[in-house]
Amino acid sequence: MLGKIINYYTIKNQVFIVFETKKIIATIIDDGICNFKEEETSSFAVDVNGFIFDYINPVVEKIDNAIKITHGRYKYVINDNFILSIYFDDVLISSDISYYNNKTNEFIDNSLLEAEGHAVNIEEEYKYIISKKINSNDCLYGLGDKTGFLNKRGYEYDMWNTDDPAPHVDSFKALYKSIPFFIVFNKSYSYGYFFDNTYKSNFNMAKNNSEVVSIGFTDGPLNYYFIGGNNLKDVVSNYTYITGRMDMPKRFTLGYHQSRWSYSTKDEVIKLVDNFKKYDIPLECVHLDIDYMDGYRVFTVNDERFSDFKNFTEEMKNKGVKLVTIIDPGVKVDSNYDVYNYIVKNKLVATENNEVYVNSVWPGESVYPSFIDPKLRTYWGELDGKMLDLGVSGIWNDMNEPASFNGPLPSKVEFFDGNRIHYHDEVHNIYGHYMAKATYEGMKKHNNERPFVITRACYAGTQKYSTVWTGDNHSIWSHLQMAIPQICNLGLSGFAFAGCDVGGFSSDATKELLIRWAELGAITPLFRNHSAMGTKRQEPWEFDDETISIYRKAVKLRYEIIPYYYDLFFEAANTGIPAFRAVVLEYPEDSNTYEINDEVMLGANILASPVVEQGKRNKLVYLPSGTNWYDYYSYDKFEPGYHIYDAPLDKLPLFVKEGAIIPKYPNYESLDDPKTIIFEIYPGDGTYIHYQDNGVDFNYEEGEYNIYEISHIDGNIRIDLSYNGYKLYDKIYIKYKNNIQEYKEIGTILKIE
Ligand code: MIG
Repeated sequence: MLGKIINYYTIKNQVFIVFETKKIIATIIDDGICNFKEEETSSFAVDVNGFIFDYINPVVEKIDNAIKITHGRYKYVINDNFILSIYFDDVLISSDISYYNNKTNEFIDNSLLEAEGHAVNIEEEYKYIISKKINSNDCLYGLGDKTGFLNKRGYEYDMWNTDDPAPHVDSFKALYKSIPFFIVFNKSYSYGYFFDNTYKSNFNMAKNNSEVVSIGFTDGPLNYYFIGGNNLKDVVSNYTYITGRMDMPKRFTLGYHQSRWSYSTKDEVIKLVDNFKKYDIPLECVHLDIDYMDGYRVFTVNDERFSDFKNFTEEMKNKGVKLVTIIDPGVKVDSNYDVYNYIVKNKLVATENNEVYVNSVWPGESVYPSFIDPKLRTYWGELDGKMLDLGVSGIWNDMNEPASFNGPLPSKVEFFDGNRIHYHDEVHNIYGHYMAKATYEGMKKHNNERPFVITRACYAGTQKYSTVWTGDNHSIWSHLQMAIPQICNLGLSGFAFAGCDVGGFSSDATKELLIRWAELGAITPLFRNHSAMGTKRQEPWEFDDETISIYRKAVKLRYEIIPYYYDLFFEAANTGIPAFRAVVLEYPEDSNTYEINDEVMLGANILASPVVEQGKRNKLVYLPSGTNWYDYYSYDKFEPGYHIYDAPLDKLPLFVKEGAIIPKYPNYESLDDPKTIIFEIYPGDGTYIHYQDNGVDFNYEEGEYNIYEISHIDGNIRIDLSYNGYKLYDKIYIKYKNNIQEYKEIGTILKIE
C-alpha cells in the first residue's frame, strides 16, 4: 500500500508527495506535461532531471486529504494511494480507477475498483496495473508499430520486442517495437500517456470495458507522463519534446531505395543498378543484406564476392548510387575474429551466471554485445565509422529485438552498463534503442554528417537516432492495407521517418500488388523495395513492360515531391509532427476522419488515397470538410465529402488543398545538389514556407540554410527570402496548370493566369 498522504513539499517545479510507504515526485515540465515517478527512479529513454526548471512554479495546495497542483490550464489532484485525477479548464479529463500490485500489494485500492464496478483484469503476472478511465467514444491512437487499424480501441497489446515471421495480423499482440505511448482523442480534448517502463507490459485498450484502459507491468518502478495539449498536434509535439525528435535527414535518404536479401555479388549489384538506368527508374540507394559479409561476421566484407569494396562503393557513387549495409548485433563466436575477441576480452557482452552468454543467429553461435555499456557503444560506433571509411552511406540495424534462433534469451541474462548488471527482462525492449544510439553516435562522430540509420527494434525516443521500417511483412494485400495505419501510428508515436518493405518481404508479390505498393511507397517517408531470399523477385522488370512503366511513374512522382517532403521533415525536426499524417491530425474537427485507414495527409497540403484492394480501379475517397480540394494532376475541383474517383492501375489518387503551393523538383537523377525548384500553385490564395540546406551535414544548426516565403494572392506570386544563410537555387520556376514561368528576382511579383 502506498497509503495515506502524510506530507508534501515543493522544490522548483517538482512536488514531492510523501505517502506512508513511498515518495512520488510530480514534475511539472510544461503546461500540460507532467511526470510522475517514484523517487530514485531513472530512465533509459528520458532524462527527467533535464526537465527541472526554476521558472515553472506550479500552485500546490492541500485540500481535504488531496494535493492539488495547478499549472496553466491543467490541475492534477492526487489522493491517498496515489489516485490521480486530471482537469483541463476545470473539466475532469482523466482519472485513475485503481492501482494494483499483486506481488507487493502496493497501490491497491479495491474499494474504489468495486465502487466503480469495472471488470478490470488483474492477472497474476503483473506486479502492478494502472487503470485509467476514458470515455466510451474516445479514440485511442499511437502505440508504435502495432498491427491492425488506426484506432486501437478494443484490442490488447504487449510491449515486448518480438520478431515473428508469421503474417502480422490484427490479433498479434507484439511486434518489433515497444513504444509505450498512446493518445486519447475526442473532439473536445486530446491527451496522451507515456509509461516509461522497459519491462514487459500489457496494454488493454478498453478491450474488457469500453471506459477503461488498463496497463499491466511485470516489473519496474512507476514512472509515467501525462501529456496534454490544446489539440492532437500539441500532444504529439509535447511527447516528442520529452522523448526527442529526428535531425534533418540526409536528402538522398528521401530518394528511392532498392533492396533484396540475396544480392550477393558485386556483379549482381552492378547489373541491378544498370537496369535502373536502362529502364529510366530513378535510384538513390542499394541496401546490402547479410550476403555481403564474410560468414555473417559483422563489420567484415566478403573478399571474393565483394572484393575491393572501397573501390566498389566509389564506382557506385559515380553512378549516383549509395550503399547501405546491414549490421546485426550478434557477433560470431570465433577466436580468429577481432570483434569477438575484443568484446569478450573487455567484458562488453551479455553473460549468464558470469559466463559469456551464447545463442545462435546468422553466423551460428554468437554473443550479444551489451549496448547499454557506453564502452561498447564507443567501440561499436568506431566500427560503424570504419564502414563509412569504406564508402558506405548508411547502416541498417536488424535482429536487435534481440532475435535468437536457439530459444529466447532467458530473463536473467546479464547486461553490464558500465556500473552494474541489468537483467534481460529489464533491457530487452531497449536493446535496439541502444544499438541505434551506438550506430548514430559513432557515425556522427566519425564524419559529422547526418547519420542514416535504420532499425527494426526500438523503444520510445529512438527517433532521435534512427529511421525505422516495419519489419518482415508479407506480399499480401492486407499488409499493404495495414501499412497506412501502422506508419500513421508510428508517426503519432514520435517516429516521423518510417517505411515498410514495398512489395512485401515474405511470400510472392503479384504484378498488381507491387504496383499498388509502389504507389504507396512513393508517399511513405522511407521508400524501399525489399524482399526475402527465395521469394519471387520484386524488381519491376521481373514482371512486364506495364509494371516497369507504372513503377517508373510512381518513383518519378516521389522525386517530384521530395522538396515538399524535405520541408515536412524540417517541420518534424522542429515540432515532432510527422510528414505522413493520420487524416485526423489535420482535421480533428471532422469526425469522419477519426478512423480513416486508407488515406493519409502528407503534411497539411496533400491528401493521398492509395488503392489498397486487389482488382479495384476506382477509389471511394473522403475529402475532409472546411476546404475545397484539387486533383493533383488535373486541377479538377472537388468539394469536401465522399467521391468515387477513377484510379486505373497507374494512378495514385492525390488531392491538394485549396490555396496550397507545392515545391517540386524537375526530373532529377541526383539529390546531391538540386539547383532548380518549381513552386506549383494550386487554385486559391495561400502562402508557403520552403526550407533549403546542403542536405548532408549539421551546418544548418549554425545557420547554413534558406527560408523562402512564397505567397499567392489573386494571381500575384511573390517570393521573399526570410532567411538567407546558404546558396540559392540557380533557377526558380512558378507553375500553374500548364503554364511554367521562370521567377527571376526575389521580392518581385509575377502574375499567373
Ligand atoms: O531472419 O537479413 O527483417 O529485412 O532481409 C531474417 C535477412 C533476418 C530480417 C529482416 C529482413 C532481412 C533478413 N532479416
